[in-house]
Amino acid sequence: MSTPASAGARPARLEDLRPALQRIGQAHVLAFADRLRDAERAGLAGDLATINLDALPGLIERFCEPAPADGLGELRPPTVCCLRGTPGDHAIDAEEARKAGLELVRGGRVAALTVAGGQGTRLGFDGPKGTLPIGPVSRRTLFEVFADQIAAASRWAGTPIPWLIMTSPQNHEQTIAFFGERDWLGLDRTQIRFFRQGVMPCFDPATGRLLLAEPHRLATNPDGHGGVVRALVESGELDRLERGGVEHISYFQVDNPLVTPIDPAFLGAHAAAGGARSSGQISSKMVPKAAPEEKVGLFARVAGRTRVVEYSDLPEEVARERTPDGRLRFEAGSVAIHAASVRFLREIHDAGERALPFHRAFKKVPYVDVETGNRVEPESPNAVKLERFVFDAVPVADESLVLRCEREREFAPVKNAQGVDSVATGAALQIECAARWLEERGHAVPRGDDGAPACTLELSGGAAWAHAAGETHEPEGTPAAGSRVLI
Ligand code: UD2
Repeated sequence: MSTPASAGARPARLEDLRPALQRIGQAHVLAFADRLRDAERAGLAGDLATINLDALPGLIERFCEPAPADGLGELRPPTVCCLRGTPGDHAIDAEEARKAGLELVRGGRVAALTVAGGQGTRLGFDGPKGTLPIGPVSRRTLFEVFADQIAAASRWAGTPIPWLIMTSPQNHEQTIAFFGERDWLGLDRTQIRFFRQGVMPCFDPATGRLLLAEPHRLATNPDGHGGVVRALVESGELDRLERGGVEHISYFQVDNPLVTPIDPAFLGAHAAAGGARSSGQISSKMVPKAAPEEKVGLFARVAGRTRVVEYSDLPEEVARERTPDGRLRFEAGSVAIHAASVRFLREIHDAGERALPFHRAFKKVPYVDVETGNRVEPESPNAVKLERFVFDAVPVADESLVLRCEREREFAPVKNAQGVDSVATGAALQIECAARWLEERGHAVPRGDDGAPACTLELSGGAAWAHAAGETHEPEGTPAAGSRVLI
């Protein structure tokens, strides 16, 4: 929870926590305490130590009931900017932005940050999501795809660009082991910094009682990608960035193989603080939504501030609204790519829940019945999970840049085992992106009757970085039909 009661202190002994738990009506979590072994008692005490027990009753009371559906206020379409050769009202000078971004990169003032704490359950993949093989030619994993670009950018900059990776308690050790086994993916060991996100306890909204996952463990869930702010501070990584002179972070999710981990033009446009478009605090990339029901957050203007409304919170009739020329009125979909200043992240942390509120989800959470000791596998949702979303920081900024990007070049979400947003679509989108890259450089790409490339292509980290940096990277030739080429 936001302020662990014992932050920095040694975890209390289980017996010592009883009075505080009794005071807040949660002493049932000690129902099995007498039967636990020492290690198990320490485990439960450790779980409880992550919770701010004083704040718990207020939080539970607030989130036993869902938030009223009309809480959004009046939505308007936001201002969306783009990068162009000719600057205009909403067009930012592409070359100038890229130059400014490259200067930040060369000056060691930028770090990459990947949120990789999610459980990847929808994908049905057994392991941290970043270890999923995704390169259509190379079979590189998601982590390797990002690492290769960060390596190329670091070589260009002549300085190792820090790469922060947020894990969760569930996948932390496995993630580090993976990097160790693969020799830190070709990066300098010291430039990769893993830090663990926090958890929140799950509770039964009917009784407000915390649930036990096991007799000696609380039922908890990762505190959402918005937990990144707290985790950066509590792990000491934010201090370290400040000490190292890093001013901006480039934030992206682990599930998008088309992301440009270090995009100089975006970073430059973001950091051009003081303008009407960006306050240099937090900026975002958007793509026009493919369909009203596409599962991406939506940028909107509410009460004079830009914000992201999560797809599940958006009333269907608003998602379907069209302009007279047939476009979606609210088309600005979030691809979950942001740039944020380190100073702003510190401010967001200090503002606590005022800046990053909790969101409530009602889910099925298996638990141990404290009366009978039996494990219960619920058939319908029984528990409230609380999460924070990083994009709630957007309306806190004085002026938050929303930059249009090309879906085909930057967005290949890998969420599901099959169908939409799956490994297969992620591979196809990488192939299409590489094909366009070749065609823009004057190379013919064989295409089938359906228009899709008739060969398997993939951009290497070097080629992708060269594109982002505006450098030349000449492909070796034109691919033949049926060939497999890593460009
Ligand atoms: C997310 C966005 C959605 C859209 C889409 C783009 C949310 C709530 N929604 O949808 O608006 O932009 O992505 O692809 O974010 N993660 C953690 N810790 C957590 C939870 C998530 O690190 O506790 C990471 C996770 O590893 C992944 C990312 O956050 O990289 C997205 O999480 P998700 O899969 O829950 O979000 P999704 O796909 O519903």
